Amino acid sequence: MTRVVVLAGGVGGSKFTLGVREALARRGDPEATVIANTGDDLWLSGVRLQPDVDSLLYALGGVNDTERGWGRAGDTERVNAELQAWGAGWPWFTLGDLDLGTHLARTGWLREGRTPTEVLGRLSERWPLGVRMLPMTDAEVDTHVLVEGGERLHFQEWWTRHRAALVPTRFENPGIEDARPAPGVEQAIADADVVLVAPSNPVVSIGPILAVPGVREALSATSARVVGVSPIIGGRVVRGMADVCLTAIGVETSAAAVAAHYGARSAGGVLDAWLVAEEDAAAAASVDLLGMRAVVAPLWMRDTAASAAIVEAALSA
Ligand code: FO1
Repeated sequence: MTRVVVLAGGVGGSKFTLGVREALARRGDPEATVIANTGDDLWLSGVRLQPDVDSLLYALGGVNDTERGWGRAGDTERVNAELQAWGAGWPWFTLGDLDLGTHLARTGWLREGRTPTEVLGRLSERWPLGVRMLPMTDAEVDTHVLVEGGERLHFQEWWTRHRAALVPTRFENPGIEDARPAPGVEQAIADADVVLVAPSNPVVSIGPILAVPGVREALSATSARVVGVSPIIGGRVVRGMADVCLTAIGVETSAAAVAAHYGARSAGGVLDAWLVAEEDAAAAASVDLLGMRAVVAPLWMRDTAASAAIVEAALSA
């Protein structure tokens, strides 16, 4: 029996988590606990959005829009058109009708006094997800991006409006230093046999999870193996803007540099092993030198079977 915890962001995290669910079901192992990034969250038009949580929820529920990579399959935009007509919300940001149902349910429950952890528990009841989902924290620690020229934007504005074209100088999660891991997060890490770091954005997806005080300590103390999967294949990001984020924090877009950024647990970092794509096999030697085990494997998550194969490789790393 292998108890697995996954640290995950949105799109890459969802594809990876589908593989985790499949691999564990095949082995007859218990359901994994997925600790979701909430650094992408925002308030818009009076509702609370949790893009990474929802990407995971929709993908595991089988109701996600696989083309766009976010939101619900077959969604319509009638309410969004009304919001635009009122000049409410952001003109560049689409709130689908079905997706808005999730945001309204979540916001209502939050307003009634439930915590984000409790709300996610309720949202998780609708579809058989096959994993236990936890937010990284119950605190609101939305990501801000400081860009050249000194402007400060919400991460979602920087990404969806400017497509990461404004050069970032810093990513911040105001208030994160006073946040605590959500109930169950530290215990799940302590009880795990393997903690998997999904191939999500190391800066704005995994970064905020690791920045919640207590999470790094839990990773350092656990007897679980901590295995990361490189989000870089052939020296490039698969999708999204991780390359721009990495450059902003002075990290090269390469499998070895991201491994060094996370660091080996034996040297005060978080990883015991790092899955490197076949295309980056040459990086394995320098990853080993960091004090973690490099494992070369095919890392393209073409479908759930491919993701499950990556998870198998990570579990036996
Ligand atoms: N991404 C976009 O590029 N444009 C959008 O209008 C947009 C709306 C949106 C609404 C709800 C939601 O959960 C996600 C949404 N996303 C949108 C995706 C999101 O901005 C990012 O891709 C992730 O936060 C990055 O992980």
